[in-house]
Amino acid sequence: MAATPINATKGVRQNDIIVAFMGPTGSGKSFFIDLLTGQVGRRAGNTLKSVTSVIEATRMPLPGDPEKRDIVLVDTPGFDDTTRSDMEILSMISEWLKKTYESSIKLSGLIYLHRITDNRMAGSPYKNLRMFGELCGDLVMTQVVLVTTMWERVAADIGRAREEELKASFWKALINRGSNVDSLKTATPEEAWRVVQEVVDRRLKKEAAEVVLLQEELVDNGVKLNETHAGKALYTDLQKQLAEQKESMKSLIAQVEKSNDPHLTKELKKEYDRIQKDFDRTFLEAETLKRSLLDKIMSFLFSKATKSSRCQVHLEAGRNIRHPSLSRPSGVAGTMNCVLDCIQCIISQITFLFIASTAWPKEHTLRIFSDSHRLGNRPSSTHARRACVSLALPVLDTDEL
Ligand SMILES: Nc1nc2c(ncn2[C@@H]2O[C@H](COP(=O)(O)OP(=O)(O)O)[C@@H](O)[C@H]2O)c(=O)[nH]1
Ligand SMILES: [Mg+2]
Repeated sequence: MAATPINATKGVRQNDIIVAFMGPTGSGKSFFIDLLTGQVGRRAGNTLKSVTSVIEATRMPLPGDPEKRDIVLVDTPGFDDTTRSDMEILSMISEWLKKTYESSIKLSGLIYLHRITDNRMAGSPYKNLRMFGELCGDLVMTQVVLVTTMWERVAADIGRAREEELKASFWKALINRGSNVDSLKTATPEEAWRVVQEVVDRRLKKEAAEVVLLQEELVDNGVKLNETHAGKALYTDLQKQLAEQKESMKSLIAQVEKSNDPHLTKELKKEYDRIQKDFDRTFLEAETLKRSLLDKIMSFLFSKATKSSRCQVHLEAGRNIRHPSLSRPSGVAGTMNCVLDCIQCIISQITFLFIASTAWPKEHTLRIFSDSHRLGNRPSSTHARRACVSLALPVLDTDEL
């Protein structure tokens, strides 16, 4: 079975069986593909660092297929890549989904991997699952298999209990919309092929493959990435990160003010600078996804409804509320929501202007606001906005910075 690397966009054909692997970095996506292609050690890494930072596709004959079709295994980077930002990952995945769909190519299946060794659903696994639900939507869920990996590294009963917990909580919304659950109990090619065969069989039983929500939004409805559910979800996530980074900076400032130890002060300042850098990066990422008031109004007035609805995954275990498609709210409640959204947006823009005009003195009161040294005493407007975010504006609860 010869496996050949191909271009994930131009190298795929309409009659290929395309299976995409998604999930957090280190969940075993590349390792799984290595098992399938019989090339153990080719792609997978041994550290927590990301090895796959672009979308990689491998073509090989689909074993036992009477029609002699090829299977294309697509390895995607997770939303916590050590070398690329979440925004870059989302752009990359969306670009790939868009281009393939424009060539009338649909995914046959999606395999979402999760380490059974993770004892809680926090940070990266949660973010990846949430983004997966937002970008896939419900229609394609019938082609999804949620697979737990690394069973050799956990006691079987603990693993089973965790799997049950996942099914009853975080995975519930996805399972309710038709995704299957499986596990890679032993890391062998046979086990890996069994899982893939299940995906292929499910697809072949159906007449046609379903569309991914992000494809529908980008191609059929022609909206920009920041108007898609995945784009909005990432934007909210970035705002949360900004709020957390802001809190960390505040607490470091408080510690520096209390500290009499020059060594400790130096270390705290170093840590502050590191968080400030992260904050700046997150801020720029959020800026690229930010929607203007005009965009919001235009999308409210003219956006078309999508066939798929998002699959929303909540952090609170067991609380998987079904949400209708939010691309075009319907009914009185939907309209009210949108009107409130616009009012909130106008208020936050006014608040922003007000704070922007008053933020300068506040900024100068900060003893260690590293950027002010770099940019001098007359900060740029971007800097002022950044200062607003880091000092004054409640980032978490508003949709606008
Ligand atoms: N024992 C075991 N190790 C695994 C399994 N899946 C992945 N690994 C290991 O986990 C590490 C990260 O896997 P990798 O495929 O690079 O993760 P990716 O970031 O999702 O592509 C590698 O060292 C793999 O050998 C599994 O099912 N069982
Ligand atoms: Mg990888």
